[in-house]
Amino acid sequence: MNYKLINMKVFGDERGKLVSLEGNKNIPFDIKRVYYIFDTLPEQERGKHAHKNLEQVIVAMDGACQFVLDDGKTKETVWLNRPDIGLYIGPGMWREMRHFSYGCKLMVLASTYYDENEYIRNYDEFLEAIKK
Ligand code: T46
Repeated sequence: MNYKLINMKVFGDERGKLVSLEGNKNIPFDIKRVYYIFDTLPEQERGKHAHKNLEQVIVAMDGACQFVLDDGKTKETVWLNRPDIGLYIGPGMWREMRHFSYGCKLMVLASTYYDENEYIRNYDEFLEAIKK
């Protein structure tokens, strides 16, 4: 399974908390793109694709959602519900996102610019691709 949870160092004092994300330090790649997902609904699912080469770290800045991660052989579920934990997902992993809480906000750090050709959005094609 090409994913892992990253515990971010939290700088906290009586004023609140701060987490710093740095490329090639606590984020294991050069950060080329940041996007965020919000106004999600509990009954809506997202994702349902894999990436050929893209690496990403996903942080639930607020609220919670569940990721289903699938390497073509095994499926595992991960809840993201803390702003100090990042979910790293490497290439060759099918992901689905579901059970979004109201107000869930996901921030995603990505290793490449957006490129739709980099997506595998058909599950049978994903299974073929990971055989190679
Ligand atoms: C992923 C999960 C966690 C862009 O134009 N630029 C971008 O950088 C992105 C990420 C998306 N888009 C467009 C492509 C679609 O027309 O935004 C629309 C929604 O994207 P998508 O349906 O791929 O969104 P999700 O939430 O299913 O998946 C996204 C990322 O695309 C994907 O890489 O791993 O979040």
